[in-house]
Amino acid sequence: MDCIFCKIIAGEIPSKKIYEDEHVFAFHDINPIAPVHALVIPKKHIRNVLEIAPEDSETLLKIHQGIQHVARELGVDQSGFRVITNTGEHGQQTVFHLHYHVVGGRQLKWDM
Ligand code: IU
Repeated sequence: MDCIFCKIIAGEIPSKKIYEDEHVFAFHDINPIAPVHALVIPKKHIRNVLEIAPEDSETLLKIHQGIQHVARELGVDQSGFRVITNTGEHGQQTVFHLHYHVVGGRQLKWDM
């Protein structure tokens, strides 16, 4: 499968890793929109939220624990942050491997 995030997980494409466990990989977004902009992704290739299945429940918990870890590691757990997962064309999803943007480090507006 030709998936850039699968290649990042495999270490075939370098990334600025923040966190990794059995289920989850987290790294700094290559094109940040805020002082803190990380991506938390499952190691399992899932296209987007529409493809999450019941057997992915543990992975989903691990993703949320990964988000907690990233928020603390990057120092936005007290100030707050936003978690975003873009889905499909109108959601402007550009990489079709499920990923959660963790954005913060400045005051966000609803239109960012
Ligand atoms: P989106 O939600 O699919 O639009 O977000 C994809 C993100 O992946 C976007 O913010 C890119 O900057 C980011 N990204 C990256 O960090 N490293 C890459 O090699 C590629 C995209 I391609």
